[in-house]
Amino acid sequence: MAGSLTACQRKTWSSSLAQSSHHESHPTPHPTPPKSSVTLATWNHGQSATQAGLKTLADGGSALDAVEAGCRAVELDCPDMTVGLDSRPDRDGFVTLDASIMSGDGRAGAVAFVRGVVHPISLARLVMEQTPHVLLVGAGAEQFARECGVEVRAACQACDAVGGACLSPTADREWREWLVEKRYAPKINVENHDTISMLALDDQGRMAAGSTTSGLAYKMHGRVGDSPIIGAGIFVDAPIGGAICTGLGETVLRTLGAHLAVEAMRAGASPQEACEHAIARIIAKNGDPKSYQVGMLALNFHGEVGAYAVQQGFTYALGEILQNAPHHLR
Ligand code: SD4
Repeated sequence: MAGSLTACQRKTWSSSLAQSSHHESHPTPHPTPPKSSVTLATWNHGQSATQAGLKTLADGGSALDAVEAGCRAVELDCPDMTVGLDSRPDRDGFVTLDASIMSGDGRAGAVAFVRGVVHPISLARLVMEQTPHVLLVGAGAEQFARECGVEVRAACQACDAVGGACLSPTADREWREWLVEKRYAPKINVENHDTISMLALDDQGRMAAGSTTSGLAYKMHGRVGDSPIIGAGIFVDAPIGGAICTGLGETVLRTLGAHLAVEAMRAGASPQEACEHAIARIIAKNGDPKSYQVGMLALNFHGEVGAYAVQQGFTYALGEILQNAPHHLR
């Protein structure tokens, strides 16, 4: 069965999973030296995200800066129309965006159901850094954006009554074609891929996670997915590791997929085992796995990566800064 572990894998870490629910346990130290400056992101556009993230790290930025930069790059340029303001709208013709960011020290910020915000990931970071809250939604989040000087497109705010007023020409055409039949059947991997979820580890051993998305095309107005929910779409906890998800958010919300994977790593699972464990649980709780896609990535503080998906077709990008080898001559 997809995601099932070998007997050996189960023995090595699932017994410590039981223990860790009683007292916090950390995995035993890893024999290989930790890698630094790693960026990891979902789907093909993960390539531009990881590149932007690596450049930020090379310029001296933190893991949080790298995640923000990577997500911003895709918010501005996502030809698959699933991230940022040029995305496909909900069924009423409104583009509503979700984003979240989290740092390994436990700080987190998120926004959901926002309209007109050019960079929801940066707004999520402001929620984390400048408010006592974790999640702001809708009009309140947009008001906070304006107060912070974050760019909010007036046209999106003005099209309250008539959805579609500020869609990109392609999104507008496709939405009007969709309106003819109004069939709501999300085709994950086809019309919905390229939500960016991203992890970064910097050379000071800090890790951050982020996600930004327009959610599912033609979703119900007001629907929020897993991406802005801490523990569902993203989770990171030092000194264990981080996990991020993409795909049909409802399935991940039901299982808090990213948290599940990080807790598996806390119990000693490798990032790969953690992804397989979480995907197995998602499948166990969500019926026929042929009907949806979920992709999961995980990273630990040694720079080790895991990736697993319900179905074929989940791509991801991994960026690493060139390392200096230890040397013999002084
Ligand atoms: C959501 N998880 O809103 C997002 C969509 C996604 O690849 O990740 N698509 O459900």
